[in-house]
Amino acid sequence: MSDCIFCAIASRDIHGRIVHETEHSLAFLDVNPLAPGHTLVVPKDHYARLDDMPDEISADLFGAVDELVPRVEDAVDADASNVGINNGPAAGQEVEHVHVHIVPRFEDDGGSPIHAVAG
Ligand code: DGP
Repeated sequence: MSDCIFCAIASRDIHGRIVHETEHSLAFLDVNPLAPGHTLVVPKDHYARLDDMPDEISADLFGAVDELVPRVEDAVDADASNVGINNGPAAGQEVEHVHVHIVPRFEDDGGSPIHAVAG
């Protein structure tokens, strides 16, 4: 989609700090991180919501998330992570291109799961 920022990152029209790529998915660092290592995982093609994605794209996306979670945690020496999706504007989705947040968490960091996923 022409005015979508995550499409522009996926097509390399604008710069993203890309950390991982699969056939259908891309992972890059969040420009406004809630914690060091905050990573977004997106389908390369434009889908606004989770249920817009075909099964093959969904499987690729969540496979990438599964692989990335321990790698992101290791990279910043985190104790855990929040992994979540804001699915629709009423749930806090600001960029209308599906994205999974991986937010590293640290013992006693004072955050909360809802706050972390809301972005
Ligand atoms: P959400 O509220 O779930 O739609 O989260 C959108 C996230 O996207 C938010 O954490 C900030 C991030 N974001 C917005 N614009 C850009 C951008 O241009 N580049 C990167 N890397 N992240 C962005």
